Amino acid sequence: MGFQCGLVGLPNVGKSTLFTALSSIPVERAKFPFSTVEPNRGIVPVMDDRLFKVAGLVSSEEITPATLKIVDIAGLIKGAGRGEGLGNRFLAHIREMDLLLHVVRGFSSPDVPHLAGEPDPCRDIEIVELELIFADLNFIEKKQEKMVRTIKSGSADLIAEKELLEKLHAHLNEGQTARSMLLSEKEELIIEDWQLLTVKPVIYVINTGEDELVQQEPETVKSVKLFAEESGSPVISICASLEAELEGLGEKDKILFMNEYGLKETGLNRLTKLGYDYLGLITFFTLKGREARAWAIKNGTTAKRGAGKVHSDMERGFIAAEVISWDELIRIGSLAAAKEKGVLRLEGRDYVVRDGDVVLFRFKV
Ligand SMILES: Nc1nc2c(ncn2[C@@H]2O[C@H](COP(=O)(O)OP(=O)(O)OP(=O)(O)O)[C@@H](O)[C@H]2O)c(=O)[nH]1
Ligand SMILES: [Mg+2]
Repeated sequence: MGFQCGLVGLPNVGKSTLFTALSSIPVERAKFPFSTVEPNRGIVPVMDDRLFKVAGLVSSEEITPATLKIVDIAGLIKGAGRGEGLGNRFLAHIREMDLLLHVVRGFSSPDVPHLAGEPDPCRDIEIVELELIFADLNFIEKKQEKMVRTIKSGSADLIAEKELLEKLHAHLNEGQTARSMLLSEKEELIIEDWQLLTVKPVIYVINTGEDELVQQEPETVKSVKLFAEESGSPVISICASLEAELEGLGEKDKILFMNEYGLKETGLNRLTKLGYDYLGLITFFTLKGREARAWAIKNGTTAKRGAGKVHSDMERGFIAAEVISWDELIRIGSLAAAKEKGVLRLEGRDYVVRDGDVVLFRFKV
């Protein structure tokens, strides 16, 4: 399955509207807060022209892009981190995510109430993050309590865990997120298992109003960029209500609509590029029978691990990978010609897959 991105934020900031804009799936959007209770889930393809070019070359009958899973989660209020309201349930949904898209209200519309008073992007972000921090503190404290009982027979690993819990607790207690804490490699490995909420990577998505589209960079976006600089989290602005109107339109009408509003690219495409860059994801392609397919992996992934992305059998029985970069394949014209000319390289298990590689895995089961 693809990457899971969760839409989080205060109520009524346009999370469901953005969900529709990104997934083209119409869902309940309303002027009243807490209109979403159960999460909306959508799977969206990652558009990549290279895949279509490679597929064209081998006359693929089936073209399968990489996908992202987008989940629209219930709005969050003060107290949620301590389990109030929908707190516990929605926190569990956030815990499953690989990336958080923190939606911030940038549009001002007097008939859509904002629970926190006047929209104030940085303060609004802090309200949400504080709740996530509380939830993590809660988790850490419970873990510490349990540990008191086991630590007497403590191994070196347990002691390292205990120290990390203490360090994290002090850091979060200052209102900082776990993602902003400097960790050693070993600590990063320990923390991975805990699935803390504030350790997850975040992209701030400013839901800008239609009236701000004409401005180069609205003030709200500037202020959030400044705010996010320290943590290194990227910021993007999308006019969700406008892009949600694209839902249900045919390709031609979509282009006309986008031209009319001066949108050069869809929010989904911009967000995907930013997300790939931020998370260090790259794409490789496979050609199997008549199917051309794109896969997303972390930069630095070896051929053997990459094979596992396609099928666990392929990783287990990995023998070698035949590799050619997509543009070279296009230049040469066919896989057969590439083989003949000796430019289809044979790589071993430790080969680090590169962005744009076309990979044919050899394996035995
Ligand atoms: N003017 C304007 N209104 C918007 C925009 N985005 C969303 N809205 C409106 O704001 C209201 C709330 O939008 P939703 O998408 O339901 O917000 P939500 O964050 O999912 O809300 P909850 O699920 O209740 O937490 C709806 O009436 C939307 O039409 C926008 O960019 N401009
Ligand atoms: Mg909603």
